[in-house]
Amino acid sequence: MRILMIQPNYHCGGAEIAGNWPPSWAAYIGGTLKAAGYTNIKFIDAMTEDLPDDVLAEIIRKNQPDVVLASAITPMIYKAQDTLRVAKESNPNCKTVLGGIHPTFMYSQILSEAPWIDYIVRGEGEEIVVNLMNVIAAGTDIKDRKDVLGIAYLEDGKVVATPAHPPIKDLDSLTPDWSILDWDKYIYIPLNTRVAVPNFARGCPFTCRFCSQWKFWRTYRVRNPKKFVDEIETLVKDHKVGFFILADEEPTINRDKFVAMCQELIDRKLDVHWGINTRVTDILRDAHLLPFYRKAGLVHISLGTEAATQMNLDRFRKETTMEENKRAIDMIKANGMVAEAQFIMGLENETVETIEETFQLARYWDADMVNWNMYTPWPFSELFEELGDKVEVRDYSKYNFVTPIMQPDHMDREDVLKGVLRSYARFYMRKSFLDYPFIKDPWKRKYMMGCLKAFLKMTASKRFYDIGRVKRKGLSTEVDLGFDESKIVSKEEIAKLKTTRPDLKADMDFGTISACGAPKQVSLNNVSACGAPKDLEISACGAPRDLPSLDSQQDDNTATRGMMKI
Ligand code: B12
Ligand code: SF4
Repeated sequence: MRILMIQPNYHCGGAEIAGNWPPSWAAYIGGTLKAAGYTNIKFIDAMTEDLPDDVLAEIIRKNQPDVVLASAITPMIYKAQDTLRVAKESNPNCKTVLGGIHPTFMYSQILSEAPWIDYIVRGEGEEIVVNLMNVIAAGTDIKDRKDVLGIAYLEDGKVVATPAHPPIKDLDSLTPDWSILDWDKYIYIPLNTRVAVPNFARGCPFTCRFCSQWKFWRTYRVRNPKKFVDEIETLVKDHKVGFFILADEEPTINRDKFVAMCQELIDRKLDVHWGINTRVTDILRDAHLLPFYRKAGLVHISLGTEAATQMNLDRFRKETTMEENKRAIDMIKANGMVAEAQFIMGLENETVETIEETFQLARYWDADMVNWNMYTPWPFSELFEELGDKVEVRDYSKYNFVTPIMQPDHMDREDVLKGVLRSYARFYMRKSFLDYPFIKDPWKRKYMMGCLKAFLKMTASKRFYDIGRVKRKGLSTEVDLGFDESKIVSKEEIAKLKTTRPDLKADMDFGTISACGAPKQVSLNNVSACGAPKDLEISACGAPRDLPSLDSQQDDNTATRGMMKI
């Protein structure tokens, strides 16, 4: 069987600023398929190569794949739909498959908008895609698909979703094939070296209300540190990777395993630097270990500091305090690493004053880098539900952290964008002239100057934060946010859509409760005394269900919200 995987060609200025990043799903999904015997696999990174649809169509016509796979995060969804339409038109006999976070929750809307998509894979893809491929290869998919867990498809014009596939139990069973990627293309500009995005852990035991990552992976799992570092060794030695960031939501919560992973990196003397995203609370808990992390090559830590007021932190259910944020930044910097702070901007209570307050706070915290991300209401997050009819913009292509989606009560979206861009300009202007060139540690200085170079390059080409949409007209500045007007809905329309188009709604209960209200993946003897299914990830009290039982804790201290055995 000929299998073609495609990363859709979507761009928006933001995280791409630091270079071209490899789409890891292709290595994880492609590697699993190869291990299952599907060896005729090709991957096209239409995003990195900026491939237009007609070129893609030509490639598909020439290669005549039997199956075309694509991935989608929320802002990429329309481009992913287009990509699979191009595939179907170019080779009507091929089966088209879409996976990733957005389709996992929004399969109903997607299938009604893009009926040329044959299958949607919901959730973690490795095990599901093999099961699906087996029935496609056998030519029995139409008959057998109802038995493949974790997929959705159209049958007689109706959306069918099979019960969710359980999360992968043993992440060490993963067999990513990194050779599927063309490594020359993936360069991290700050260090001018190849970059990779491997997965050490999946999931997050916290439940922030604006986030959906914890819902997507469902349980927190972490890999065997030795086996993970084997993979890093392959990336460094075979593919000449010099920098990696962990794809993980929270790699540090299981301190024992994170420490073991660092020790393994030190012992093997791999000349590689790396970065992580993690929680402020873990940094504070592990402050004494920061020099050791630095020794293991960890140089860049991005923190979900999120808000400039405690009120918003609490609203997000972030379970951190303002004071903790500042302390974590100080500690990271004191240990020679780069501290990056992330803020969420543009909620309905944003004002000119709060934008300024956030800027002043960023200056006071004095993180090495700051990102002001626009609040993006993933339609499968809790905060989206709370905001309800206040989310009028349903043009998902703009759900990209750089476009104000919410209309604040006391200012225009355009002014939020201008205010945030002003914060960027002021913050980095100061850093460029008064901070980065004077950093004493030569390695960190070089790194920060490299980041600045990447930032300036993207700004000059007007790609950073998509600033091409901000235009000077005489003394004033005009902004065109470029929303698709047909995807802006009034409060009245939102109310009406709830009854007329229930398919637009996310499957908020993915992996837990089925459409009829019965738990999706429980048998009757798997129901707890209170009637709730035992395998829901989150218990009524908000604690993750996947905390290890006492007996399983002996050799595996999986996430316990900071209460680690050490
Ligand atoms: C690395 C990364 C990037 C890289 C992109 C690398 C690339 N070329 O894809 C960079 C830095 C460029 C980037 C940019 C952006 N990113 Co980003 N990124 C990540 C990050 C940290 C890791 C992604 C990853 O590799 N995961 C590991 C792989 C294995 O997981 P996965 O992709 O989900 O794939 C699994 C399943 O989803 C499924 N699957 C996925 N695709 C497919 C396809 C098929 C056919 C099948 C069967 C299965 C399947 O199976 C896979 C294995 O289980 C995540 C956060 C996170 N922790 O996941 C954010 C994340 C994906 N990014 C996000 C966003 C919003 C963006 C930006 C819009 C931000 C910005 N303005 O810069 C841009 C968009 C760029 C673009 N053009 O699309 C959001 C998406 C949220 C959402 N609901 O859509 C995330 C989740 C961060 C967050 N906090 O919410 N990002
Ligand atoms: S800690 Fe991070 S990954 Fe976890 S739920 Fe909160 S925002 Fe999401």
